[in-house]
Amino acid sequence: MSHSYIALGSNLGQPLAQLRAAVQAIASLPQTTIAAISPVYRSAAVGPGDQPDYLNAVLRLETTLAPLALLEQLQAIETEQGRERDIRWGARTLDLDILLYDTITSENPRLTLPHPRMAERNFVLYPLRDVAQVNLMLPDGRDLVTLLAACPAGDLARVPESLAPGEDKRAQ
Ligand code: ROI
Repeated sequence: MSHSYIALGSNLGQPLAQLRAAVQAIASLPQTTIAAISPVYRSAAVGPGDQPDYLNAVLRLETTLAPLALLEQLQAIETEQGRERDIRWGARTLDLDILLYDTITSENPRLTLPHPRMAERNFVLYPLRDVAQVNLMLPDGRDLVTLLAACPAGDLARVPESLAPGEDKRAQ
């Protein structure tokens, strides 16, 4: 059984509904269990151009899918939920990124592990801390507490709604 952390993001359509649908789809993946779901955070879009605010969250998974098999499953969910892959840094209905998979380092052109930009992104690090059981250590030796200390929360704001199925009656 391997442990993996997945970042979820959305800023088009109905972001909260899309993140919830993604959680349901991930919960239904073969050989995979969701072990923890972070709160949802709202933040202004990082990157070029003018785009709507994002909602972001992180999941902790237990899986026996290999990293590339997990990636394929996540990309299929993105596609099913209407993601168009062509615009780099563009607004998106659903973005699912593998942040970490055990302590694996990968330079595969399809999958870089750890996720190459996770260490600078507050919208990744803060929800990651919410679901990490320990002070996570990246394969390069940097740990989550140190990365967080160097990454201000900025405009990141926790929203009251939950992604956990059945936990938030207002959204049903
Ligand atoms: N900005 C925020 N706040 N959240 C994201 O998930 C996100 N994803 C992206 C870019 C465009 C880099 N900016 C983002 O891909």
